[in-house]
Amino acid sequence: MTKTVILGVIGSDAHVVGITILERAFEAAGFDVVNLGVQTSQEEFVDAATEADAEAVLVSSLYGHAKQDCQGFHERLVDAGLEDVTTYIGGNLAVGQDDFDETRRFFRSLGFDRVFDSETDPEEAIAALRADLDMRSSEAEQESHTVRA
Ligand code: B12
Repeated sequence: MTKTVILGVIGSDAHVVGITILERAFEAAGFDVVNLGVQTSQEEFVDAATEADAEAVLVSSLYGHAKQDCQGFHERLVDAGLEDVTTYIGGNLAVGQDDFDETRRFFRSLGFDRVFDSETDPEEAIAALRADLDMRSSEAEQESHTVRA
């Protein structure tokens, strides 16, 4: 069955090129993509994921304010009954030079399943999502829970 992915640039961020590339790459890989575009609010992500019964939400942020923009995002997903939706974030996630391992830890602590830097090849994210969604199906079959890296 086709998997649906919600894609958007969070907050006031207007960088559109990256998600356009991601949209095309995920579509070419066989996903249904709902591209919310730039300057997308948390609420718009949650509403779109609910409406489309999405398997995954992919958040993009380039302008350096992702930490603020993503505060409370996963609480909203849980409130909407979307705790099983796979969430990724990618882009330029911090202001200026940073230690990406620390950035990854921060966004993982917010609840994102995977965190990608701005050097990420879309194919890497596609492979990761395929693996995560396949993993979820087999987990459900076995009625077990596994913590993902
Ligand atoms: C073009 C550009 C602009 C254009 C955007 C035009 C448009 N509508 O898209 C304009 C001039 C408007 C602009 C404005 C600003 N910009 Co600008 N911009 C850039 C620039 C030069 C290129 C961005 C781009 O298109 N890259 C090409 C695409 C293909 O790459 P990408 O966006 O990185 O996306 C890829 C990956 O990041 C990854 N990815 C992205 N999201 C996700 C999500 C997931 C889930 C995954 C898996 C992967 C992933 O995959 C994408 C595809 O390969 C970058 C510098 C750079 N070289 O990256 C700065 C840059 C992003 N901008 C920056 C800044 C600061 C701003 C402004 C705040 C400047 C200002 N003071 O006004 C404003 C913000 C305006 C706003 N509200 O957003 C900074 C951000 C700094 C930071 N994070 O620390 C950068 C890095 C420049 C810099 N070195 O300082 N910008």
